[in-house]
Amino acid sequence: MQMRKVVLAMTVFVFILSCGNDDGPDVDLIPPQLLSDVVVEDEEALQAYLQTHFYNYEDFENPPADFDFQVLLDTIAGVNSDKRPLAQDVESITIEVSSEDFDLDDNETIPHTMYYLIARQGEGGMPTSADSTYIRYEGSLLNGNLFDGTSDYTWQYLPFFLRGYSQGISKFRVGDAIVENPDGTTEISNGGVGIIFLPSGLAYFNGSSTGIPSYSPLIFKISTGLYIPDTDYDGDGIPSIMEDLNGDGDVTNDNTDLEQEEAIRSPAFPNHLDPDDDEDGILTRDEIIIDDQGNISFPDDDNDGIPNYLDRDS
Ligand SMILES: [Ca+2]
Ligand SMILES: [Ca+2]
Ligand SMILES: [Ca+2]
Ligand SMILES: [Ca+2]
Repeated sequence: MQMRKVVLAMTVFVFILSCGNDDGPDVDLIPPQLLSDVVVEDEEALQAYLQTHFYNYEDFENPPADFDFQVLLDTIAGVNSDKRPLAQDVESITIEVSSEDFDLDDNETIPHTMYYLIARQGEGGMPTSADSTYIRYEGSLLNGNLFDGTSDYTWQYLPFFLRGYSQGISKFRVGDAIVENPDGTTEISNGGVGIIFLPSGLAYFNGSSTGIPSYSPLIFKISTGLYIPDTDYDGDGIPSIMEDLNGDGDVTNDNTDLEQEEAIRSPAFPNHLDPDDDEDGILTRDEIIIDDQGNISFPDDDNDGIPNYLDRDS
């Protein structure tokens, strides 16, 4: 009896909810916001953050004996009210973002500012945005909520990660050696340490995932350990970064044979993941020349200005 009452009550409740839904807007019908609007909001939010927060720069300037070279962030307030704001320590680059990247059809290309802070520059080499890199990272929202992170270093092929993140990593040098401790464990000496600040247009924009609401600017604390110079992910003899044909630092938007690929397979493979970049049945490795010193040349048999490996008719 008690149960029936509950079921009846629930039925009425669901019915009322259903009626309400008919009148109200459906969440799925809310159109995505414009890149050009969101970039302004994100820039304001990032600036506010950079003005009101500081990092443990004093530890990096005069490292205590037991300092772990981890970045800590805090608010400029109370006993810390005289600290130097992040705004004075960050550098920035501008990255053009196309609305097409987020399946928006308004044909916008909007400059976005990516901020980064080098707390300690590494003593080793500098990865490109298309290299495999050994990284420790921690991602959070501007409100401090952590959404992801690794306690130890992990290998990341940078093009598989957020565009702003891979471009940010390419500003840091890695460490200079792998050092073995007396207890047998190893560590990397003199790696890069810092922070990357991304507007949502360089991150997930209108997408969302666990712990990351839509339109969230993101903060990544990072440590760069090692990298594989001239990473060649598809093994075709051409380093991934050299497959960035339009030179925008993003290898995911260069696909010479997109048309042919779309006709035969899905998804299509951008050049950095494609061992036959012109889909002519001859592997790219067999259409380029690599000499004993490792120098690459690109023959162009029919002299049409298009190298053989990108040319379907030569
Ligand atoms: Ca590109
Ligand atoms: Ca391709
Ligand atoms: Ca390729
Ligand atoms: Ca060819």
